[in-house]
Amino acid sequence: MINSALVVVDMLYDFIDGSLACQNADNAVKETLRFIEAHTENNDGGGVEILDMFPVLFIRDHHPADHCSFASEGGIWPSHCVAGTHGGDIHEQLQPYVVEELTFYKGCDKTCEQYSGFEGKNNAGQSLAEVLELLDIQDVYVCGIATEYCVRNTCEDLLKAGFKVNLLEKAIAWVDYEGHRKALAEMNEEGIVLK
Ligand code: VGL
Ligand code: ZN
Repeated sequence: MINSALVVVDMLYDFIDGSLACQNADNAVKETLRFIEAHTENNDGGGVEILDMFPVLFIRDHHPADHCSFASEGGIWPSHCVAGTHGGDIHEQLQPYVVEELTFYKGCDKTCEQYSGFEGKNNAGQSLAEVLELLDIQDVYVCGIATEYCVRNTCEDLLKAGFKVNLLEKAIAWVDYEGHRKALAEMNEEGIVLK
């Protein structure tokens, strides 16, 4: 698959089995691995350049301990994905595919909520959109957690930026089932392709 990439949103322990554990998270991790393994067979070939590979980009919710979205600070969420804690780590089965330059951190500033992966930056200060453009990506596959929040916001920003967006329906997890169904139907209406 040339010119396509996968964006994995917030597959972090607090959203899988931690303080904000989401429904279908274990399945979503399994399905994500299946998809990655089917598309990255060439990634470890000797001398293969990054542009010949199927890039896998990771988004990480990455909060300070006093983030404004936390209930202790008047927000709506339990404390989660605090920088430097296990809850903020990417699931270990996905670790072999993590490339630091393709990892984007969001929610790092305690004063703002950032649901979209578009608001994140890698450790070189680049945004997801910038890196996708540098890699000449047109088609983006998206999976992750949670459907109604970070997955949806990331998909919608990708669509607005002109990418073709394919959402891997089996590889997502949700806070609330009805909210998940409604978000999927609305995203589909907007032009996000459910795969
Ligand atoms: C998310 C709630 C709070 C998400 C992040 O990744 O969907 N949800 N922070
Ligand atoms: Zn968060």
